[in-house]
Amino acid sequence: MTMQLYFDPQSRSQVAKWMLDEAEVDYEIVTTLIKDKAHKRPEYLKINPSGKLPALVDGRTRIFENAAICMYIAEKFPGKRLAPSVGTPERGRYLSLMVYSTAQFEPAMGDSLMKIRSNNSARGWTNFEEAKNAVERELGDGPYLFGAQFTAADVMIGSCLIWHRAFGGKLNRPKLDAYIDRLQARPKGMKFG
Ligand SMILES: N[C@@H](CCC(=O)N[C@@H](CS)C(=O)NCC(=O)O)C(=O)O
Repeated sequence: MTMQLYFDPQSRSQVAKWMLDEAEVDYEIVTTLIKDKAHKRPEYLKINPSGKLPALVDGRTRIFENAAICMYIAEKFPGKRLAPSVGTPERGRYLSLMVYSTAQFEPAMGDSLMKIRSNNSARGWTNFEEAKNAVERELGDGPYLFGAQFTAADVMIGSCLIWHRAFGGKLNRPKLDAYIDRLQARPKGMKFG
């Protein structure tokens, strides 16, 4: 049975789509437009109770939150090598970066773009400068977060950086700018709208 991606092109649904495209697997798009409030319909809330996009349905399995969708795809198709294998030393760093991307990096980036100043550390994430430092450290000499291996962690962290650029944000970090260029040059790289 083909997987179904509940998708609005003008949303973070593009993150899950990027991952599915990198995995080169079959899936069907179920257009679910925010402007039509389709993501608040009872049928959709049974798939994603948070009433947000995207969501993925694979037979009797439903997955919501981009990080979970990316981890699910990487795990379902291990031959695509979109994550370090279970049992390898890099696996812990991979799981950490997947959660970090959504629990810290994206909120820090959002604060920066929206010019929100607050005592961030009490909320569980750092300011964006510190978050950029963390990603630069993890990127090392690259080209990707796991060296030559492109993974779901690049999809999660890279998509945040790509959104940041698309919204006119300036990083003032040549190393991260070069990383974004590299990600966007990928044939299956994230598209907009
Ligand atoms: N952390 C969630 C964020 C999802 C999210 O915020 N989606 C937005 C679109 S970019 C949405 O559905 N907004 C509509 C709403 O909240 O009503 C994920 O990664 O899946």
